[in-house]
Amino acid sequence: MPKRRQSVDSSRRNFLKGATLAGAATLAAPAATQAQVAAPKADIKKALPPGPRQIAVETQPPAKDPVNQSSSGGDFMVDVIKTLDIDYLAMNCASSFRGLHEAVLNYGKNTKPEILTCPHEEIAVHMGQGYAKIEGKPLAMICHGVVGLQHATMAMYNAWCDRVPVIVMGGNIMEANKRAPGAEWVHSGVDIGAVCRDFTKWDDQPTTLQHFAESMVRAYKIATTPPMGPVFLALDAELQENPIPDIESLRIPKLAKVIPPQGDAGALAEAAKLLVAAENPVIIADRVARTPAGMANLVALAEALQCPVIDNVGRMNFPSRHPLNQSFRRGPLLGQADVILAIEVNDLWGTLNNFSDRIVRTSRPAIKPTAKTITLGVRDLYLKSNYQDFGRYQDADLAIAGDGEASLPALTEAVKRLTDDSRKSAFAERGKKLAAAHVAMVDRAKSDATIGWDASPITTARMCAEVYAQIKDEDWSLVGNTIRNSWPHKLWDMNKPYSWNGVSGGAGVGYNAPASLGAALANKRHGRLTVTFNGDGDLMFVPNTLWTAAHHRIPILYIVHNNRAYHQEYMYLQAMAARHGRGIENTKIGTTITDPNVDYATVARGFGVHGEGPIVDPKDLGPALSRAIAAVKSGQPALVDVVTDPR
Ligand SMILES: Cc1ncc(C[n+]2csc(CCOP(=O)(O)OP(=O)(O)O)c2C)c(N)n1
Ligand SMILES: [Mg+2]
Repeated sequence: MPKRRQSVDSSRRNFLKGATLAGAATLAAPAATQAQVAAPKADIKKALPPGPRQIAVETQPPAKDPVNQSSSGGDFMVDVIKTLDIDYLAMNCASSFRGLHEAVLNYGKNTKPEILTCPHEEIAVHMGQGYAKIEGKPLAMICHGVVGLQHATMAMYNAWCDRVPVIVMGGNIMEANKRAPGAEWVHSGVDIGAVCRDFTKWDDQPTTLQHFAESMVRAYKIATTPPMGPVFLALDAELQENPIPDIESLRIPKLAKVIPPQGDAGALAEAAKLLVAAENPVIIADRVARTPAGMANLVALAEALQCPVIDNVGRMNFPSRHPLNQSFRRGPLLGQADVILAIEVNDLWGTLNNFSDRIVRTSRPAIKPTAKTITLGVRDLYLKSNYQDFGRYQDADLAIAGDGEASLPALTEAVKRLTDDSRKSAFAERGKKLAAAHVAMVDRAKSDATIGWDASPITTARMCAEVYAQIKDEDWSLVGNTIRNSWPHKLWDMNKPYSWNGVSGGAGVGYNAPASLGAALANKRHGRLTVTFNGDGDLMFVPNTLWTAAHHRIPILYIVHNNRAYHQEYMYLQAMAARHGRGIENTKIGTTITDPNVDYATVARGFGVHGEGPIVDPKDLGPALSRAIAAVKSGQPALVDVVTDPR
């Protein structure tokens, strides 16, 4: 009899022997217990005893711990990341990526990428979002595959809606037999990317190091090709931790950055024809500027046409003090427009229609029915089905697919070619009128800002004006604003590509504090003074962002717009109660952040950040700001808690 067979038989014999003994024991048991034991007996018979290989595995001594392992898959991953010019790896630490974490520190010497310690995964992703919009390149973040990724998702959604690249990775233990009992099971998944697939541009789960290299380079390429977006890679823990099996066979692919597509030349010429012939053209810009060239390209087009620009401020598209900036005259301008050019406008329907939901949900077009609409951008090239970030369908007469920034020079050239002397003088006339309207628009804003100037709590307009008075001669960069009526865009001279870096994208509250910090990290290298206006409600989501600011010595000035409420929702609730005729007395419940009032300056100091406030009297604001700005200029983060009225 072959040996294998023998051993199966003998183990079965042993098993049966055990079963017989158990059976004997049941003889003495009461009848009810006998019945209970008898039932599973049939099942037990079905279960085969372990085979010889299983026995061998179970009786073998544990494999020698490779304490002298001199390299790891994580080292190779670091090599790959280094080729991609990724400066930072933001994370909240976790065992599922301890292999890569250790390799970054000890093999990669914690440079390119350098680890950013974040007390919440949402902070890490949002930092990436803010950073990319200043630096023009993504950073990477890594999280604990299942649970960390769930925390990261809200920020990934904001970045996705904002079309901003962030390289997100998550540790996972793919082989079930390698997972330790307990946490490694609840923290592993078959397809962990499923949780964020609806709002990532691409994701993968590499199974070998070569696969990782190719997917990492591909991830970077896809994330940074317009329309951009976050990408996700699940990283197997064993792949990171184990030795590199066949180092000679590994190859890191070359990254070729994709040249963004220009709109079709014929279509751009057609657009130019419409724009040159128009009497009242309007340009609407939203996410135009991807690089510093974006603003210059848009200025060139607007000047060639002497055409008003309405900036939806999704990026730093157009200087706020340019005479053609007419952003706060959108009502009359859209109402009389005959040709509208919408460049990289995210929500075109929302821009060209007036919508109200204060009584019942109603809307009416903001433009004439005869107005011709041209769209230029990559919006139509990429969308997904589930999340409805694409907005309502808006008619267009000419829809040009192409990257806005890249297509602008060709459009401007076409405009110039078509502009004869008579159009040139008509444009000059229009330009003069628009310049006067711009001055009136700014004067109006300045005069509006004086309303309630000495009021306490402090008006948001005064808060913005006081901050500007103290930073205007610095190389400043405003990277966040939760103030609803756009005071900085009305009152400040924003003229640099980094004067502003856009909005959250998904309107997911909790963006502002960490995204501003990411932007400040990018600005730090350039010696810029970073400022952000941060809603109190927003700061309450991830106030621990302040700790990351202090820990990594990131200079940033947080001005807390502290209206002690989720004020937008407070106003919605009041409108709802009024509509239902039930009075607004109860609407503070669930919408205000009082009882207790939060002392954000103390919170800041607790996290190692310079704290000022709460500032209630406007005359205390100037001195508090000077002290905070001095701290920021010395390299520290600082926070000024300004108790504002809710406007
Ligand atoms: C993640 C998330 N939760 C809730 C909301 C609903 N929401 C929209 S604005 C807002 C208030 C935010 O408060 P704050 O930052 O203080 O701004 P304020 O409205 O007071 O100016 C809330 C809760 C949201 N947009 N996102
Ligand atoms: Mg608030």
